[in-house]
Amino acid sequence: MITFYNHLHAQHQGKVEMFRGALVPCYEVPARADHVLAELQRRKLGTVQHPNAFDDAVLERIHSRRYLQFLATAWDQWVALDPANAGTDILPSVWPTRTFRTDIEPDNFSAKMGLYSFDAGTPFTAGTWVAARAGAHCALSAAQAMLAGDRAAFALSRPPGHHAGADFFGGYCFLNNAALAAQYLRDAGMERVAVLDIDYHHGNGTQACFYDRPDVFFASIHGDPRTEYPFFLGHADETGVGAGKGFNLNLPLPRGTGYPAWAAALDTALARIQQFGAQALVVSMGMDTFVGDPISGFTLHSDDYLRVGARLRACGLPTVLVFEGGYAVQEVGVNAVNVLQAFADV
Ligand code: Q9C
Ligand code: ZN
Repeated sequence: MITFYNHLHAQHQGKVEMFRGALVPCYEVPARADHVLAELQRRKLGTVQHPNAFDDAVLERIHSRRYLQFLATAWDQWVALDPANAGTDILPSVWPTRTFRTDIEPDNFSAKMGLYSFDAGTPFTAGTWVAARAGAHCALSAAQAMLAGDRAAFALSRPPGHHAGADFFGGYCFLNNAALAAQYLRDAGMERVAVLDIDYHHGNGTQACFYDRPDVFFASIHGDPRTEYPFFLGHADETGVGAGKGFNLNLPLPRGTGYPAWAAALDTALARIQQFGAQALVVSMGMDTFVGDPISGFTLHSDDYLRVGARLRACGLPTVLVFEGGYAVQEVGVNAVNVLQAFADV
């Protein structure tokens, strides 16, 4: 299986995130991707390539122009406020909830940060835009490889993407890599594409991108939003709207869920994807379902990921796998490559 990787991911290196009123060290660190890369190379699992180049217009297929323009210039705006800011990451602190207006982009920089975000856990750093763009290019390149005939391709993208919406960042995500890959497949002529999100956290951004559309089916298995991040989306009664009604499937599971119940949900999701008649599958491959994950609550073990990879392969679809969460840094390489190896082996 081919992997697309770009060393520029390491330029997104947040220092701290807000948690319970304190700034704590970031969980989403460059070493995560480095461990996956090292394990891929150790097992000699296919080739690792740099992503291809893409016009920025391809990002506008999912994200709004004003959001992309903000991301591209945010760091310069921040440093322009005060040259001393160059040593500090940016975190938002004010948001336009409910009755506030979001149609007017404020001039004030802090207000813009709030307009385009939904949490204070996602620092924007000097290298965030460069890294996020290269990560999106990895996902798009994987989609291209799949279109060219590869049974599967892996995007080792960082920062992750599935919490990012058309015009907001949060949950460590800025550009929605999986949504961009799915849309790329649609634009290349595939009529029905499925996105399967197996990250511990609900893929609120991806769901929102496709919620009113019948051409991209979204299925997600995740911690119940009543207790788990991102809290405000991911319930079972969210089935789509308008023409998209019936093309969204959420399978929330309680904290503490282990492999047997999780795998039953996976079978449910895959059966619905087959029923939909998907021509291709994009997997948001979060590895934070692992028992040792420091911020999550499922209890999958490393060898379970071999079974996950085999099940994904068994559905028989050309597949783009996109790296999402997974914060047990020492184990994330073995766990992710277990999925990939089982997919590639069978
Ligand atoms: N103290 C992804 O897995 N909140 N994002 C964590 C920890 C944010 C996870 C709080 C979790 C975001 C891509
Ligand atoms: Zn996650």
